Amino acid sequence: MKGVLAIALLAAAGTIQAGADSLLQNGGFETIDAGDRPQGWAFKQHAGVRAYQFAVDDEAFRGKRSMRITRLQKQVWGMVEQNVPASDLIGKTVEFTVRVRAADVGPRGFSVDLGGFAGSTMLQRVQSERITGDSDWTKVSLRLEVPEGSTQVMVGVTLNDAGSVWIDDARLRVVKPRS
Ligand SMILES: [Ca+2]
Repeated sequence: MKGVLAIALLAAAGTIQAGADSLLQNGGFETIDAGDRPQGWAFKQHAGVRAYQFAVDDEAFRGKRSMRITRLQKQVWGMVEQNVPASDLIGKTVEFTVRVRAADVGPRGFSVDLGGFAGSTMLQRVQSERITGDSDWTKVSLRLEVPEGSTQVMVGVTLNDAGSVWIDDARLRVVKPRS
């Protein structure tokens, strides 16, 4: 009986993880690939010396895992991001919500980003206020009307100073149809 219950609970958790209401892949960072990287997410940093650790962490807001960015040595910025095809989103308003947690983040802080891109050209971007210091899990929401000509919508978190940022429960959904 106990075994049956465990299976039922796992099935329910799987449904939540799949995030039928989200356009993002693996927004909970629960699925990792052979290289211990979270599926669906990419990592970038400013040119020069490799200065960040991008790691799946067991300090989770929901489920068993989150994503952590830690700056290991001085560098301008490092970010985790995911791109979603924009073809069905043009003119619609999308909302990106994510939970973030911070430890020892310096005064330049970190930000949550949502943008419309045509290839590598940024057409429009909204950014949260910079968050600094230490904070427990906090929800951040951003909205963007996806501009004409966008090929992809980018969501991400960018660390601009020393410290660590954890990210979990990332969701992207349409909140307003094309007007
Ligand atoms: Ca998670």
